Amino acid sequence: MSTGGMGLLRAGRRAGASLALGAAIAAAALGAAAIAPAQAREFRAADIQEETYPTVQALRAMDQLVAERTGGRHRIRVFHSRQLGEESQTIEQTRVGAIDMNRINVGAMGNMAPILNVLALPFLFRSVDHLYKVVDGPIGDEILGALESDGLIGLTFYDSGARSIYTTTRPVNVIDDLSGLRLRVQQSDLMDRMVKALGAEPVGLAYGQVLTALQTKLVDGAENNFPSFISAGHYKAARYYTVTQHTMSPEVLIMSQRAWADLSSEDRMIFREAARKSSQYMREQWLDRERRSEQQAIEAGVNVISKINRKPFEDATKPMRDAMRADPRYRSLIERIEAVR
Ligand code: GTR
Repeated sequence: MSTGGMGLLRAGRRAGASLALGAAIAAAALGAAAIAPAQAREFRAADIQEETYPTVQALRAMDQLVAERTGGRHRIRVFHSRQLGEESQTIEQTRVGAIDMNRINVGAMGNMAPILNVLALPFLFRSVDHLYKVVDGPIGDEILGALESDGLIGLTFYDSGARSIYTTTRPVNVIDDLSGLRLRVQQSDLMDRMVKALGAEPVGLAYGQVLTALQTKLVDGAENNFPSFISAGHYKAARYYTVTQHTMSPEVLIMSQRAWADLSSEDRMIFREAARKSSQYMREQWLDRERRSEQQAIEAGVNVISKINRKPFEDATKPMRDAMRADPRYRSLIERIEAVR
């Protein structure tokens, strides 16, 4: 990110406001025609996570970059904390153009954009580094581009670390401990299949319902990364967190085709570049947030079980990877992902 961009990010909203004002003054000075005010727009972006969450901060960073590059002509207004609804609703609204931009987890989008299921496959990535190399490189661009056939514009990926299983009733030390447990999953056929493959019973619920479901014993557990486990308060009910790291499904930032159509080709470049930079900015915050959230869990007395044998979990989900690899639509993609070193 350019020094200017970072400076602007640090200055936060204040800078954004003065930019907008600056643009208005410039418009008055140059005359309306020169600035083409009809093209100016505020884009509504949804993110179900709460305000301080790194993805929300990344969207704010993107807004600052877009404002900087367009002289305040375009702005992104971020609606966090499910203000625009749960993920399944906002995905649909983005597809029809009622929401302009959306930060979604690929696991939650797989039913609508099946190519994203590839990235959500359990135990596909060997490490975070492997994931970074894939999403930051040509394969990442290819997947973002493929979303167009699902009626969406893919802008960038954001970090989400690894997801692990946590439970209220009893600890999970070995795969057999999952037998008979009801685990909340994102509303996704792939995640349903994954939990079944692990020997538990999947319960698809919206993110906003998970804490209550854990507290009322509607479910015995759920699965997510440490930052979500803490920020959504799940740790208050689930006192055992087993570091299964069964999937590294990243976050994706999408735009509606309707909003995209409102942008000139130059502005599209600006949006793409700002999205990419916001993702780099987010990554620094993410790693810190992940460490702090794990620490918070331990300090809150959660029993973090990190010394487990992941092999049986990996073996149990192998048929899922094999089935997707056998699908001619995804075979080459999966093989190329696996070949990335
Ligand atoms: C989080 C992700 C959210 C949502 C959530 C969930 O890690 O950031 O977008 O998908 O998981 O489990 O519903």
